[in-house]
Amino acid sequence: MNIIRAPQINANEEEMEVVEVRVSEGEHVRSGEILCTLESTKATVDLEAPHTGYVRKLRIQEGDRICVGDPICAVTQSLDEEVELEPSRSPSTLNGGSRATRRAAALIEEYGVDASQVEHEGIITEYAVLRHLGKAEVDLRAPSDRPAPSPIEVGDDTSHAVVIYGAGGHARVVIDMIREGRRDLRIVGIVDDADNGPDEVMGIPIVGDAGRLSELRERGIELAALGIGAVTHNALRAELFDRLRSRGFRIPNLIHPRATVEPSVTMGRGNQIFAGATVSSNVHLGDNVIVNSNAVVSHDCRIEDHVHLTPGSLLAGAVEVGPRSVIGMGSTVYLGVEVGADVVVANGNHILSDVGDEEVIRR
Ligand code: JB3
Repeated sequence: MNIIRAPQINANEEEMEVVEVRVSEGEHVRSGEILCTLESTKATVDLEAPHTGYVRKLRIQEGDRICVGDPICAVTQSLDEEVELEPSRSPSTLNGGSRATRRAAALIEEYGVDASQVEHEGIITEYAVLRHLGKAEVDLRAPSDRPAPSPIEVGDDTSHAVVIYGAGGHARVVIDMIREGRRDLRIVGIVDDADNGPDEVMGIPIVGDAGRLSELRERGIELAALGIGAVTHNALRAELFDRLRSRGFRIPNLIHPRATVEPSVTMGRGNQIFAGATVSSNVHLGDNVIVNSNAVVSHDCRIEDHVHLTPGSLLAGAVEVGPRSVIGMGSTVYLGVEVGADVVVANGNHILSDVGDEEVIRR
């Protein structure tokens, strides 16, 4: 079974409109056949079937507004194959035509709020409803039984204040890297979307979920660091990076003082280069690349956006790695090899020839 999801059409938009649906439930489609046409404010995309099979659990109709990552349908090899799709993140359409996130719609119903009175831009968010109710300081992550979060001590000078998005293992590594190598930065708090997560990480308070990012921007916080490694779901890192950017955050490059980065290296934004890593001469890194501990990127490599070179991975000279690909721990990539987009190379592999998009290389 393959689940077909709404793609990221352009970087700063989570939402898109279904302008045409070309298939119907149970229809047999061939690989490359157009399933539907999706439109953001800047582009229109024909979404093709990646595989031949039967359209199942078709969830969209013309005029729908859907979000990046929402399931559109499944494509199965037979009509009787079981299919389960998780709920969409698409906004709910309220009476009167306003659109709200699911959590905002639930609050509107719970408190009997008149949605037309809620101050908002675009979709009505949970934070907008809580602000309307005078509860915006309440932790947005969970029901009110969660202890009130630490207030966000922003301080007067926010020029070097940074918020970390994520509260797991990768966040801990990022915190140490900032403390060790960017003493000019002051970590003001962590936002994390997990329910029932901890209240702090390494002494830094968790101040809420992504719903508080806008509040943080409004209070002058400009810098953010992505503390989510999501090594088994690297495309998520791309989505969350774009979410931070779309809220106006600048995402600085973080380079551990015990990493080696040659002066001729060029890079975009939000790259993280950890202790023991080596990025050699004339390498180019895109945005949001992780060069994890003791990874080696040899001369003239070109590493595209959102790639994760995990600990101890070794790239020979002039290797190219496409966006969102992951090179597993201890894996090596031979001189001049081209690795496509959305590739996963599992730990301990030796790549001697080019790898196509979306390939998964297991041992
Ligand atoms: O391999 C190494 C050296 N590090 C791994 C890193 C690259 O990736 C590490 O061992 C973990 O495998 C992973 O670190 P990460 O992403 O911090 O995973 P974990 O420790 O499980 O913490 C998950 C964090 O990601 C928590 O803060 C979750 O709330 C958040 N998270 C997980 N899924 C998510 C989602 N946050 C959002 N917004 N959306 C999600 O779907």
